[in-house]
Amino acid sequence: MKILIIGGDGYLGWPTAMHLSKQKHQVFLIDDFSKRTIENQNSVTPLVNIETMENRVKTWNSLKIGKKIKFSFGTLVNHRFIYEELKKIKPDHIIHYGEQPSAPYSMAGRSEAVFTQNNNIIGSLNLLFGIKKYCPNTHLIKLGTMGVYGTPNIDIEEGFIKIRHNNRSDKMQFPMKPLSYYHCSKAADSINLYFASRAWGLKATDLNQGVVYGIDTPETSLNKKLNTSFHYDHIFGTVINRFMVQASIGKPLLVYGKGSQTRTFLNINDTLQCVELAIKNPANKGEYKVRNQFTEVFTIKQLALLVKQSAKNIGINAKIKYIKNPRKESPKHYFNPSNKSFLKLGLKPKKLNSNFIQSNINKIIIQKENIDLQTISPKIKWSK
Ligand code: USQ
Repeated sequence: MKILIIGGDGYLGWPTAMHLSKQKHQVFLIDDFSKRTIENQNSVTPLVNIETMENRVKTWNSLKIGKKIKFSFGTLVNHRFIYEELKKIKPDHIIHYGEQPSAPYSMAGRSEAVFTQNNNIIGSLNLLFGIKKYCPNTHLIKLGTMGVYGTPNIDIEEGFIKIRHNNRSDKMQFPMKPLSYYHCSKAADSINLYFASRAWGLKATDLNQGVVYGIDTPETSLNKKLNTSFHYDHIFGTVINRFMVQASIGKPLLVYGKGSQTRTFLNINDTLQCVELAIKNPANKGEYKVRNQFTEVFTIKQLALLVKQSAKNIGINAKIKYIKNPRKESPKHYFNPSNKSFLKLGLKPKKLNSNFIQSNINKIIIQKENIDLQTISPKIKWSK
């Protein structure tokens, strides 16, 4: 199969590329390096030095493990660029990771919120028009987020809900209460995707993904030039990854608020498993399929306690520090999201446990010198 991955330079895009190439798919990558630009602008760097895209592709291709990966530089915001790529490649599947992924960045101010929404919403809209024009039979797999649902006081279904109102009923898109301007951009994408499937008959799968954690995959571990961009800073670092880094340098685990907010989580290797299942089980023509992509649910406090205990097992005395929540989120809430869709397709979740955390902390300790303490405390407030 020909698979185009948009956002091929990212934390998830690059491991997905190698994983699919290994399975003999013909993989094409696109990236505009906007995440590297934001990193530079904000003086944050991944834990380990990440090779240029060209070097990563060259290294992977030289190992001859899978089909050769090809890379093109360009942005979806320029519709001519993506039109040309689609005309040339005519992929069977597109996996679209190519969006500004940080909730805190999107809340830093007007220009960051506008950048996030313009890049994500307009980029995806250009992609939809490109698919309609050049490859209407391509299956689009778009990375969404569990954060579009927010934390409603009802069970969270997968994309849709049956509503009964004044004695009439309909199946509607699940109500959205996004958690940041970044999450709002994903909500707008979902509305546009659903519309494109109804109006033009496009095949679309929206993967509402939880918070991803983990430092490596079997392919990134093959060579240090194949590392993926693991972040621990206040902009791009996700909570479990941050806690593991904080523990590894003996700094307190920074829990926002009382840590009773509850979120969904999955191992980076399960992202790869889910994307593969989404390829094998595509949406039909005119179908907009939504799958909630997570394996476990935790409160932030539970995570901090698990990381603290795991660190203790390897002789590290980590402390937990509860700090004023820089975000606007419900401190305590009902939360019952469904993830039946992937389980039905055969997803075998890799559950979070102490062994995994200990081994990740040990890997982080080797890179300890690279950790920039200035980038750990949260600096962006939702209320500012
Ligand atoms: N949190 C802490 N301490 C920290 C960092 C975060 O207590 O040091 C808390 C936050 O208050 C929040 C939760 O942990 O309640 C999750 O925060 P996060 O930074 O790990 O994740 P988030 O900002 O929600 O975004 C991440 C990814 C995003 C993806 C999303 C999935 O950056 O791309 O879409 O996870 S979800 O959260 O399900 O919307």
